[in-house]
Amino acid sequence: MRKKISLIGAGQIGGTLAHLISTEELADVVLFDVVEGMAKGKALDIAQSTSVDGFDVNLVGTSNYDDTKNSDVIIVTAGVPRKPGMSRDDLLGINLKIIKQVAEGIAKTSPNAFVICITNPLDVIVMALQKYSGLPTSKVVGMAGILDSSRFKYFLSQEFKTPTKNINTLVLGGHGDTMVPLPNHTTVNGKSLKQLVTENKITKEKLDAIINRTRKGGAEIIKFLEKGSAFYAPAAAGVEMAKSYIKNLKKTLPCAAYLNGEYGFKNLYAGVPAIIGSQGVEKVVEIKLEEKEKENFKVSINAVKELFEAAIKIDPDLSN
Ligand code: A3D
Repeated sequence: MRKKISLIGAGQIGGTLAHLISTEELADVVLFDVVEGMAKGKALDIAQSTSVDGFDVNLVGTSNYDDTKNSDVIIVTAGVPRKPGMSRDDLLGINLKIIKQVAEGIAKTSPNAFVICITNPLDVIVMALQKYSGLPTSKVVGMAGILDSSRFKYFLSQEFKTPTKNINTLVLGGHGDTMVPLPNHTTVNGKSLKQLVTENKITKEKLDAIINRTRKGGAEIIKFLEKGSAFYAPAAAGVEMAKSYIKNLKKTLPCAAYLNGEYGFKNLYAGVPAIIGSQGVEKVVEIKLEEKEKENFKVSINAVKELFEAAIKIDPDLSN
């Protein structure tokens, strides 16, 4: 039987997700939005491209959770995106309220789904989504690391004039200005970035500038677009996670996963490499970090913790 993916939020990312999932024939798609016309309009528009592109999936637009019933995967983008000058953290109050409604809808209609959260501020919203929904922590995960890593890879590919597929890298920590790109776990055409710096193929200053640009990758796009934030790359990253779950690919993907002692942290979500297969997050992979990387990771975790404290102040239910 064909799988079913419901997209909660039919905005920029939701619409792009629907298109990508359909053209890949990964699953039937339900586009859900409180703005019903947007969900219905986008679903109909994509459905009308099936004869041109030759794919065969069902697409439904709705504002009724019953239509999302028994979804295999749910991808949540419901919320408000950042506006120019607005930090991810400013979004917290508005998006927490929205996520509470979404979590209740999911718990009622698709308690066995694998849920991928994209709504910002990511690490805290995914934590709230898990708590509000009561779904197992292995079935609720956040998308950020694939996007952050792909931005780092793209900037490096431009610098080294090599396709992105020749670059391996990893970005850890919270999705925000404290994220931790890992040059020691990065290779370009098989050569470590550390070695490339030693060989003067890239200066330390240039590498620092690329790391800084990666950290601010989202804001750079917001500034260009003026209205709304990035959506093509975030949607592509969400699809990669959904695919690894649906097809049991057991890929190791950087994502916001629940930590239960891994890396020395407990009871919170943060960006780490995780194996995603048919059981959801099957394992958090612990890689060896140097002292400086550990320190930076801790700074990032503390930023997530601080923001979660702020979330608890807004809604004390989250402390349970
Ligand atoms: P946008 O195009 O505004 O779509 C959001 C949609 O959510 C809108 O269509 C709203 O009508 C809908 N919505 C609002 N409230 C509800 C609700 N209660 N139930 C269902 N739908 C609702 O935004 P977007 O698609 O560009 O971005 C969506 C989210 O992703 C935002 O929070 C962004 O900040 C976030 N985002 C995260 C990343 C990460 O890497 C984590 C990257 C880019 C964007």
